Amino acid sequence: TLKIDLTRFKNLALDPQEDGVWIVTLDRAHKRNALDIDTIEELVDFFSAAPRAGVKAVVLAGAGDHFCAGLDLIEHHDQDRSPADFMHVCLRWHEAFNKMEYGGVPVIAACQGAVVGGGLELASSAHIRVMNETTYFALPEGQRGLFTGGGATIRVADLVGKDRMIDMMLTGRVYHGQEAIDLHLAQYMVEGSVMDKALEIARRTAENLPLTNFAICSAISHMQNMSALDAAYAEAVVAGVVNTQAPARERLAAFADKSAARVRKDA
Ligand code: 1HE
Repeated sequence: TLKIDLTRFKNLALDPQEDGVWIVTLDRAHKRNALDIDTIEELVDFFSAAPRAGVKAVVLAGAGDHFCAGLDLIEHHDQDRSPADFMHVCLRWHEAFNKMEYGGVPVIAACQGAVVGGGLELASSAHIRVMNETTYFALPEGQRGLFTGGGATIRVADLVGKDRMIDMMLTGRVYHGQEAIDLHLAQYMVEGSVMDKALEIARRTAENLPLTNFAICSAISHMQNMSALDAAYAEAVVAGVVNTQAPARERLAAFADKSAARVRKDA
């Protein structure tokens, strides 16, 4: 297993819990957690290492009142990047977000306040999103003279549909409350702390077998990119490996001897 060197991270605050859940906080509240290139590199580093470092689940949060304000517009303005420069910036965003989505470690985003632009691209790379009454989702790129570059054309279009994504970008439309849940922008709505709920979910997922979570948090996403025929084949191969792992046999034995919990309506 890899060891993650906590001292290397400046823009992310890493807080490993005893149960293998790591709280990863975008720690630039004074910039509303806008994503500068250093933060993206830290996300690449962390999510590259996490699957091999015994991280069982991640709660991804933002410091302060907002989850993330998207691309660091001031840095982008100051750097006056060339087209090729910015293409490479976007490729690093993709590296970070693909590591999240396809890495095999459950990522639960605790989304409060603004989840906008690249912040929504980040959140949509998580496997589960929790929101509350403060949370709002938008793609303000249209008004800023910009375009999404962190995977929204794939992930946000996938969540809300391309028609709604186009509307969000053309008009700056903001979604919040139940409507955001209905559009799959989040799976959980809570009153009060998104962190408490995200932690509860992360702890629950961390009780699953790591190889099972790996399959859930990588195979399903990969399969969306395949033909149905190839996805079914890949599913069989993944299930062949996962469903015969030794610790799964213990869980099956517990079911057989009736010591394992049953599925219940109110569970
Ligand atoms: C920032 C950023 C940022 C805030 N880059 N510095 N994203 C946007 O267009 C969202 C832009 N941000 C906002 O609309 C608002 O800041 C928020 C709704 C997120 C928060 O509002 P508020 O009133 O709490 O904060 P504020 O007063 O607007 O900002 C506080 C500080 O954060 C201020 O800096 P200060 O030095 O004047 O105190 C802001 O400049 C700074 N700040 N947001 C840099 N985004 C790969 S392509 C992705 C494309 C995109 O993501 S486009 C970006 C879309």
